[in-house]
Amino acid sequence: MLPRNSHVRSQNSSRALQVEMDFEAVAKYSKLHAKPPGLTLQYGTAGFRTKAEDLDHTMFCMGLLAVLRSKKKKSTIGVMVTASHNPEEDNGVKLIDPLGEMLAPIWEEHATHLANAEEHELQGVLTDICQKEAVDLQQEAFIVIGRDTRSSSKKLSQSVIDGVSALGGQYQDYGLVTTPQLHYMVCCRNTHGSYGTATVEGYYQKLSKAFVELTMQATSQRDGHICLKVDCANGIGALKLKEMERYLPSCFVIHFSNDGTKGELNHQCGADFVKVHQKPPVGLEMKPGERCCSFDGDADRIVYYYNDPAGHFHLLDGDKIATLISTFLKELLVKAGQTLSFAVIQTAYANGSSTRYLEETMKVPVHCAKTGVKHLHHKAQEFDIGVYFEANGHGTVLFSKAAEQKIRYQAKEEKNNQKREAAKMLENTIDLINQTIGDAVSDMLVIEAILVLKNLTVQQWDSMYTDLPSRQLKVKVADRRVIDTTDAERRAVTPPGLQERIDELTQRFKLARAFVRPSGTEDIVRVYAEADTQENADKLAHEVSLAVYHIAGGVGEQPKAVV
Ligand code: NG1
Ligand code: ZN
Repeated sequence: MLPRNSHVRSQNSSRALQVEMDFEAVAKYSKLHAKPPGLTLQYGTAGFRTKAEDLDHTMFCMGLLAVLRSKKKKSTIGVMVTASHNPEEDNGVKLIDPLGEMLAPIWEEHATHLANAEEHELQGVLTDICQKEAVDLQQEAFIVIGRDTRSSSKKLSQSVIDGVSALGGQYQDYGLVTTPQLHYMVCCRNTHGSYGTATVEGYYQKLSKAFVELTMQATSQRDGHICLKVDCANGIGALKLKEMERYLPSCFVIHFSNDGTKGELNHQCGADFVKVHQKPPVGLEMKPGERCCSFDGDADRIVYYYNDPAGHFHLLDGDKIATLISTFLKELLVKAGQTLSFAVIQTAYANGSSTRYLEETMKVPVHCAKTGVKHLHHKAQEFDIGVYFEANGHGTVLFSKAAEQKIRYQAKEEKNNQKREAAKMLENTIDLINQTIGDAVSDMLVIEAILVLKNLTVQQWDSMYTDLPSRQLKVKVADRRVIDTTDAERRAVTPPGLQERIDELTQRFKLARAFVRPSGTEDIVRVYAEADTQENADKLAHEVSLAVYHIAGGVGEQPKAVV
């Protein structure tokens, strides 16, 4: 129950806030970043995302909000301007919390309120957030800002800066950086350098040092060099990987495709295109057996692939990456004699074969979280070592503080040579992985190191298990919120009859599984199906799409069969 004088108190504190917050500056700047009439956006799985031309006001608001969040947490907060794998004409923005994690859920709500407030409501919403969160306005605020290579990003990041300045926040603009690099900067700053140095050079040095030390421990270095083709989605990954190249050993040869010099961002290339279409990107020539990978537009996702001698395309997605990394870590833990809790976190999109392999062959506990990195990250934090990957190639490994300490201590003090070596390798892996968020560059280095250390070809890695054929489709409906899900999004509870229909359809196919969920980043419903053959997975996905269309208020043309 509220204290009897709470009303009076809140009036007083509101007055005090008005004295301390420079609403005049906010009003002045906000006129320069007017809200498009009628635009309402929601802070979703990856922040705000829509057409770049509509985002100026939202960016300004996120600058304001970042200052309040920074004051609240007494820490540096990050603001990243990117729309990841979306087309060039889109853009987006997300806030990064103190240890490089995604923004706390209650602040996602504040973000939505603030971005949707009309000009005359702005002051009230800001005051309301400060009161609800007991923000100390005397506290200093520091914001770090980064952006991807989209043509709209520079101007939009300036709008963020205007928001930060309007509330008197200090900032550093890192300019063009990958999303995971900005997460890294936030974490470095808030751990006073113990995570690393908060510069791009610091990032390159930390990762390359760990990579060199880890691969030095390889006994059989294939033919001495690492050769990899990288599709950079015509995005920021190309710039940053090129910068990083000179920090890597010369035996690491990278062939760049879609490096932004010719093609359009994410157009027929990049991790999302390769994963969804299950085919190679344009502009990348593949000889049989050549190891290739694709980043997405902001370089936080990665998938691998190759062509076999018969010319068939093989995709090694986030599930295969999680399996490779888990195998490696588990073997090292056994060698080091460390008994640490270990788990793999997936989403409903994980291929059924990967889950079966992890649980039955590797005897690793697997958990299913809702789509969106924050859910996986959160679950992974429950274990000493939590490996999390979305099938689309977004993922990383988290080590608890206690696990990290034990490993670092053993790497130094262990008398038994074999155990000490294993602990050292674990220590280097900790330093090589970007624990703040999935990172294409860091994940790529981890994977390349493991392949060298285990002396594995991409085909051998691929043969750990065979994926069940799958298909992902999108269906447009009038209001995607009519679909509500449960059981980590694997079952639909509304609209009535939809889940029953999906169950009925799934039963008609062998080894089949299907589910639907509203996307958190696009105005569509996603359909996923897997089955014993590609033909059956395609058929099932199509049937389920029709069920969504008919039962959940489909709009436009009826979904067509997959060809
Ligand atoms: P939505 O649009 O909610 O499905 C997509 C990805 C997520 C995640 C976010 C953020 C799939 C099926 N979904 O979310 O995994 O990466 O984008 O970028 O790949
Ligand atoms: Zn991305």
